[in-house]
Amino acid sequence: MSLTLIHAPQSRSTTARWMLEEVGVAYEIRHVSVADDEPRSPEHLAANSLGKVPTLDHDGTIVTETGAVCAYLADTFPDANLCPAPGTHERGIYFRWMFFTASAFEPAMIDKALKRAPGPKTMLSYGDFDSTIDVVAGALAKSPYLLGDNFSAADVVLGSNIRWTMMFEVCPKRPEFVDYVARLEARPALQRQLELDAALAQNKA
Ligand SMILES: N[C@@H](CCC(=O)N[C@@H](CS)C(=O)NCC(=O)O)C(=O)O
Repeated sequence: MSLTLIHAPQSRSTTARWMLEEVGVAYEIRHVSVADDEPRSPEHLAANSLGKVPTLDHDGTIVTETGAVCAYLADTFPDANLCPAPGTHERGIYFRWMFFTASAFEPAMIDKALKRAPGPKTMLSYGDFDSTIDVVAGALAKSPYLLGDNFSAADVVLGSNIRWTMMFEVCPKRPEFVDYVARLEARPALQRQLELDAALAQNKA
């Protein structure tokens, strides 16, 4: 079995690497630069013509998009217990947050970070910024994780987004988010990813 992540530290790809650490299987990292002024290698472009990270290569199956990479890993390595079984009530909640991250939370954060005029609420995938924040804070006020007491890949995907955007002062530091991120940062898998990527960023790995 070969599992390779085309990866850049300090990018969205850190979410995929955290997920790999949660899954606990052996994987390889192909460290690439995603700087504007650096060319993408032919191998990177062959796997992902957009030249973006994360890009996962699992025995020749290429998966791109952070949420898809995490969902794929959760399904492919069920022993890690990072997603509910298909057909269950929890699976519906899990899908909700996985897709909400990419289609609502992240666009809301990007529009805010880039100071874009939001446009009409009914046309935006996230409605409006404050309601998007309220929806997530409301879920996290009720339980430690998005699926109640059970940590899942949805927490990797949305939790990572919340963690990054709070660091950049885009997402407000609501107590629900601060407590949630503290719970996530206590996870050994996230700590390993942070250490590994800090070393990689300094070219020590
Ligand atoms: N929709 C993609 C976005 C991936 C993405 O934009 N990655 C950035 C790094 S954070 C990248 O590779 N940028 C380099 C480029 O666009 O050339 C995902 O969720 O994975």
